[in-house]
Amino acid sequence: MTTLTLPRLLRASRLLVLAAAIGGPLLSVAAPAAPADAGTPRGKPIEAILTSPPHVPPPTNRNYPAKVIVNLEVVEKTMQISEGVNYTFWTFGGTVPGSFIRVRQGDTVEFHLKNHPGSKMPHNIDLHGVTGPGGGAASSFTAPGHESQFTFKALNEGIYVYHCATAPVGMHVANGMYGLILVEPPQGLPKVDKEYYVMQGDFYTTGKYREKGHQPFDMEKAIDEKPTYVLFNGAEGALTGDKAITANVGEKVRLYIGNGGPNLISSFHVIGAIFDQVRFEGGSNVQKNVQTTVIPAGGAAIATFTARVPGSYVMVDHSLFRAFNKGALAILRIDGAENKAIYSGKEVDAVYLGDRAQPNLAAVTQAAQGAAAGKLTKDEQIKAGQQLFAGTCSVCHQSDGKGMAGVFPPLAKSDFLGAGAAKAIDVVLRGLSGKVTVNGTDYNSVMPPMNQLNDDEVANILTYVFNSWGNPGHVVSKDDVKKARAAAPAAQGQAEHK
Ligand code: HEC
Ligand SMILES: [Cu+2]
Repeated sequence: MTTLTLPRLLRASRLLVLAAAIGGPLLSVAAPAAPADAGTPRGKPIEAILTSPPHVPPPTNRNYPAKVIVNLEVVEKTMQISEGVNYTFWTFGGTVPGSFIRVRQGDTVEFHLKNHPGSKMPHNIDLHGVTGPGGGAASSFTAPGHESQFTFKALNEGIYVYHCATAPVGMHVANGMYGLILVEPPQGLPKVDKEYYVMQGDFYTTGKYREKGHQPFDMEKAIDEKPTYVLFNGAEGALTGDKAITANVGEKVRLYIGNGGPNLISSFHVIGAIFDQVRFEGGSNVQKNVQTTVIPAGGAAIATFTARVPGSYVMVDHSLFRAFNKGALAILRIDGAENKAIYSGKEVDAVYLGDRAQPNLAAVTQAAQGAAAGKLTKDEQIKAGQQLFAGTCSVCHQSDGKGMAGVFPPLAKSDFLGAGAAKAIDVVLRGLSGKVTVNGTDYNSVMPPMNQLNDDEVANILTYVFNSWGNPGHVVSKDDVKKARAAAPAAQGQAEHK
């Protein structure tokens, strides 16, 4: 919990305002049943096992309160936020979200916060599971190369967010400074087969979504609450492909789901699964049979469900543009025998996921690097284009380019494409509507503009299209696309399409 009474907090007025916003209202809520002060710690001090996401430390398996020592190091480091896109994250423990901490109600926690000597900024920590001013923030302000120590008693059980609260707080959080601490009830949590740690966050880069290279933090977008990325576990693809989380048919799965924010509320949903139970808001009440659970910024939930039918289950923020256009998508893969009585089968992955179903977009990065170095081969363009086509265009034009009779015109051997690259670029950037005749067949439908793609991506997709399925074989360059994008739409032959 956060409060305002601390002199050190008072000194930083910006921090004060944010602290009020985060913690203020909580203070006026009537206290639930008195929390357990389980008395003095017993036994030898225990060093807490910390884990990186999506892993969760094992249960404490203790029936007495102990002194638990937590050593957490802040590390500022550059990591991939999306394929070919780097971002300088500020982390608790080297990962986003930060290390998972697990203690037992009644434990006395001796917290050591270290700030790596390579850091540029001071940091601190506010744990929502702490009862005391600033949730530890005021006692843990730590300059680079220093260490702070404070001790708290874990009075209330539950799943709690922790985060950095150094001004500007929003920026520290936006850079990835948050994680979860689980305070187990004295009797422990019911046994399950798998436990995972998933945490959402919104990110703000100066470049557009998937714009390659190193992307700095964009304060203005953050203030406007217009994220470039909304992500699970700090990177697009952190939990997809071979990094998907897994379970077997018949297993009970428990998810600890946090939301670091700093701005957005998550509508957390697993496509094709129903949560048997959710401890919503991380509190002690249990809601049953939940489809989508709201996770506030700075909040968390514990959700359990049973894996019943094998396949890929897509975890999303059901504010769907975040899922499909900002990265808020993860996969839970369930292995095991089919259960036709519950579900007939047939995977719908590709349709739902597009290029996000791919294990990775490495060819896209390679092409971007080649382009940056000025030595991009046609082959690299085609490879990158093929991967991007799989998510962007194949939904309608199909992966074999043959389209769908009466609805989506073919790209394979399309005489429209025979008219040259300029028209094709225009269609991708500005869309197409009204009557169009392809290979003697009329289509009168709408293709939305694909202008979320950057110049590089359009060039690679079209190079792939032109060099596949018997098409004429042009190479489309990034510059061609750039020029077309800059040109006035009317000059691009709109009239012809109408
Ligand atoms: C949401 C469905 C949809 C998506 C996604 C889509 N298209 Fe289209 N596309 C259409 C439709 C519909 C038309 C025909 C529009 C009309 O009738 O005026 C079309 C027409 C075209 C044409 C001109 C006609 C032809 O067949 O040669 C080209 C070229 C084209 N699309 C390329 C692409 C490329 C490249 C992508 C991916 C970047 C893409 N489209 C993504 C629906 C889509
Ligand atoms: Cu910080």
